[in-house]
Amino acid sequence: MRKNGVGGGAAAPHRPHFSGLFLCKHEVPEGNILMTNQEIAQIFYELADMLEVKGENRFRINAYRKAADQIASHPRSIADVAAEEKLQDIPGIGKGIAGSITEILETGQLDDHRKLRQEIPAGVTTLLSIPDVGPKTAKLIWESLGLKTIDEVEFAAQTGQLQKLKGLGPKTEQNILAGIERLRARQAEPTRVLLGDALPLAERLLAYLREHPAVQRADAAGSLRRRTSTVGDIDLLAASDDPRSVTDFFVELPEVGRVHIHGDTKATVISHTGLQVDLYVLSPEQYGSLLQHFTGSKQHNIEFREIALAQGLSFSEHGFKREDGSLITCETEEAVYGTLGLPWIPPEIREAQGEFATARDGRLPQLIEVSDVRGDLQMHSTWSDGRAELGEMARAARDKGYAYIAITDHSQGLGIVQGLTPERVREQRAEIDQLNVELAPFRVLAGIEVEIRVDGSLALPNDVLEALDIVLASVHSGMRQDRETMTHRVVTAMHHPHVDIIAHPTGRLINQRERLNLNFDAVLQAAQETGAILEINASAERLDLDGEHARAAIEAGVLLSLGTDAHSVGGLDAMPLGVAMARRGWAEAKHVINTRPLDDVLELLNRTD
Ligand code: DGT
Ligand code: CA
Ligand code: CA
Ligand code: ZN
Repeated sequence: MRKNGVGGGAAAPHRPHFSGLFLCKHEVPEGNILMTNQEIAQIFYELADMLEVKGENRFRINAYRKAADQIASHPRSIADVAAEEKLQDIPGIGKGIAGSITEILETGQLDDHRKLRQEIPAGVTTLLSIPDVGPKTAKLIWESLGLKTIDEVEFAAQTGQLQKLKGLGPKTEQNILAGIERLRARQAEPTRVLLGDALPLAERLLAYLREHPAVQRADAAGSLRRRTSTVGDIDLLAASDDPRSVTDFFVELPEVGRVHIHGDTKATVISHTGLQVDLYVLSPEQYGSLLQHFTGSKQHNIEFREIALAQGLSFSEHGFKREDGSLITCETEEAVYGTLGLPWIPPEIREAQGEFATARDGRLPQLIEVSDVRGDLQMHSTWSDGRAELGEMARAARDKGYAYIAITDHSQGLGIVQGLTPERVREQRAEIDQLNVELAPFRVLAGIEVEIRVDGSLALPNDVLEALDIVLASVHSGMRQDRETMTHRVVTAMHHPHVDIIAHPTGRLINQRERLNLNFDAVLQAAQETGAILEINASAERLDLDGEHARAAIEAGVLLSLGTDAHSVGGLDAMPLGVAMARRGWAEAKHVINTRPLDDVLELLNRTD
C-alpha cells in the first residue's frame, strides 16, 4: 500500500515542467534530517520557474533545470557527494550551482530562491503547470489581474476576464479552462513513476541485497515485477533466516533518502529519487508464497484465493492453511500454483484477464523473451534528432547481438524537429550502404519515420518511400484532432502502399500527454485489411502499444514490431521494456516480426528484390 504523499516526489527527472505540479510545496526539513536529492532539486526547479516568469536569461534557466534533473536522478545522496567535494564531477553542475547546493545543505534554503519567492507568489509558478500556460501568459495574468492561484485563474476564465487581456482572446481562455480541468484530473491521481525509471533502481537495490550473506534470494514483486508501464512504488522481497539483519542493512543503503518503517521483517524507505521502496523478508521455506502474494495483482490474488478456498485452503504470504489449521509452506512459486493444480503463471499476465482459465486448460502462451528479438526496428541518428552518429548506433546495436536494425530518422514535416528531405534521404542511403559493406553480415535497413500529415498523406513522396527498406509512419503534429478526423488520418496512412509499420500508434507520452483521440478498433480493422504492422515502442515514456492494446492487436490477428526509438546509444537499452509490454499483451515470439530472421522480415515487407 502506498503511504502518505510518497511518490509525490517521484516526478521523473527529465520532465522538469512537471515538477511544479507534483511538488508545489517545498518544506524545509527540521532538525538534522538530511534533505533528499528530490527536495534539493525542487528548489532549483522552482528557481527556474520563477526566473522564467520574470523573463530572465534562458541559458541560466536551462542550466538550473539541467542541474535539477541531475540532482533528482542521482542515485547517491547529493549530501554525501558534497561532503566528498565531488559535486562538480556531476555533469551540468559547475562551480556556481555547487555553491548553491552547499548553501542549501547548510541552511536548508537558497537565498536567491527565497528572495524571488518574496517577489513572485508561489501560485504564479504553479500556473505554469496548466497546459497551454507559458511564462509570458502566467506573468500577464498575474501582473494585470493580480491572480495568484489556479482557482483564481479558473474563476477569471469562467467569467470572461482573461479574454480581455491583450493577446489572449476567447480561444486561449477556453484552452486554459480545459487545461485546468486536465490538470485537476491528473492531480487527483497519485504520481506514478515510469517503469523505465524504477527498474534500474530496483535492480541496484536487489544487487546489494543478493550480496548480503544472510540473504538467500531476493526479487522484485508488485507492479514492477508485473511490468506495468508505471509503478506506484517498488516492492522487494528477500528470503533469509535472519530477517532483522537484512532490514538493518537495507535502510542503510546509499540509495535510501528517508526511512519510514524499519521493522524485523519489513522496511519502507524513500529513495533519493523520491520513490517509495518496500522490503519484505521471510524465511526461505515461505519464499514462494511471499513472492506470489506480493506480486499481485490484487485482482489476480482475489481470484487465486477463491480457487484455493474452493479446495478448502486459505492462502496468505505464509502459505496455505488447511481447514484443520495446519500449514502448507511453499519455497517456490511453482509450488504455490502447483498446490492448486495449476501451472506457474508469468507475472506479466497476472491481471485477472482470463489467465486462470487458460492455465487450467494448459493453454498458457509461451511468452516472447528478450533473447527472441533479433533486431531493433526503430532508432534515430544525428541525421535527424538523434544524438549519436548513424555508424555509432549501428555498431552499438551489433555489439548487443542483433542481426539487423532499422535506422528510422524523422522525415521533414514535423515543424520543430529537423527532418529528412528527399535529398537527405538519398544522402543517408549512401552512408547506410557503406556501413553495410563494413558490418556484414550485420544489416542496417534504410528506414524512415515518416510524418503522417493532418490529412493522412505522408510527408515524403512515393518514390522516396518506395526506395527504402522499411517505412514507419506516425503522428507527431496536429495531435488534437477529433476522433473521426484522427482515425481517418491514421487509417489513410495505413492504406498507403509503402507504409509498413505505424509507430507508437496511440501517441501517449506517459505523465505528459494523453493518447491520440483514436478509434483503435478501426485501426485494427485497417491493419487486418492492409497488413500494416503496429509498433510496440519501447521507450520508457511511450510504451506504446501497451499490453492491453497489444493483446487486442494479437487477438485481431495483427502483427507487431518492437523498436526502442533510441535517440542515443543508451536508448537501445530500452528493448526489455518493449518486450515487457508484449508479454503483458500475451505475445509469443511469432506475433512480433523482429523475432524473425532478416530474410523473413524482408519477405514479409515485400522488400525482397
Ligand atoms: P502499485 O504499487 O500501485 O504500482 O501496484 P502494486 O500492484 O505493486 O500494489 P502494492 O504495492 O500496493 O502491493 C503489492 C502487491 O501486494 C499487490 O499487487 C498485491 C499484494 N497486496 C497488497 N495489499 C493487498 C491486499 O490488501 N489484498 C491482497 N489480496 N493483496 C494485496
Ligand atoms: Ca508496496
Ligand atoms: Ca507496488
Ligand atoms: Zn516518433
